[in-house]
Amino acid sequence: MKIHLPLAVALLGIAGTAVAAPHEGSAFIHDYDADHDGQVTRAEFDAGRVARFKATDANGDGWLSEEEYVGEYHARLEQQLAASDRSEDKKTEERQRQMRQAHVRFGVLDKDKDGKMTQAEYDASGARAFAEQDNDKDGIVTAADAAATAARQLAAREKADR
Ligand SMILES: [Ca+2]
Ligand SMILES: [Ca+2]
Ligand SMILES: [Ca+2]
Repeated sequence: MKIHLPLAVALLGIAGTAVAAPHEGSAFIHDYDADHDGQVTRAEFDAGRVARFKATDANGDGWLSEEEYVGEYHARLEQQLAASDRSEDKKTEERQRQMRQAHVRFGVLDKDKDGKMTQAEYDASGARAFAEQDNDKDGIVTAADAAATAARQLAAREKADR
């Protein structure tokens, strides 16, 4: 297992959880909780990732281009921003930050740097995202896990902004 730079780790940590302010609930749970019981099992997550990869692969050639990857992320980000009660200024700032990070993230996740994100590369990123969200490491992401993760990420982000 390759050790990532701290920046890469911080970026990977937010994969899939674009705007997770505590009062807005967990985007991660919202995205993957197929049976709507308020938590996400690993099976739900894996099924959701397979579906998302297929949906993101817009031209159906079996891998994700940077354009496909960032485009899918952008669509989800806009939905989250539309549902957010933040000010327009804050949303613009968040949008710029998140889209910049989405491009960086593609480069990080494309391990062999061939400009194509394969299902295997995508799955590796998903496994890390699930582990990041599952704060108590019991294999299920609950609202408590998500809240703890969001608090940790917010603290890290504020530290990075200073
Ligand atoms: Ca494709
Ligand atoms: Ca690749
Ligand atoms: Ca858990």
